[in-house]
Amino acid sequence: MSERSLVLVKPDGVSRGLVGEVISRIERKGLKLVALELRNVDRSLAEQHYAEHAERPFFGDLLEFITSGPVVALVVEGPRAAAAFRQLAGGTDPVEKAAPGSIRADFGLEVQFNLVHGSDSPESAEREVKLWFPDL
Ligand code: 3AN
Repeated sequence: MSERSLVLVKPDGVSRGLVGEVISRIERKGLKLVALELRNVDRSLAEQHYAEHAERPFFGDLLEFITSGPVVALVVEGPRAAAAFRQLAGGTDPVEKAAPGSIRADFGLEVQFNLVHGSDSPESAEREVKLWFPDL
């Protein structure tokens, strides 16, 4: 059964020139690209995207960061797409949690600047794909 998931290359990943690297890993894994867009994120989209973190102490920093420069938003498709991309991304903390060889472990140092976002479940993916690509 095929599934869709939202992936973001966050402003740090775009400004560091890692878009091609991330897309290459997605393609090599066997996930299919079904949407791809470079875009600036306004505050409203950022707030909706990160709504579940509204009460967290780092929420303000998170909004500031995700709106600080262009992101690349992608929809990927394949069996267990959300879990498959999260395996490629690695755990939230690039040093303490991300497995060696993952995107965050290979390129990241700080939890706040961890390069990519991937939907954390098929249910989140459905919500996030609708939010970012309403016409898909
Ligand atoms: P993930 O992106 O691995 O699903 P979440 O959903 O727990 O991680 O957190 C969402 C985002 O919030 C992370 N990608 C990271 O950029 C940021 N974040 C998480 N924990 C912290 C923290 N302790 N301090 C600053 N930013 C954080």
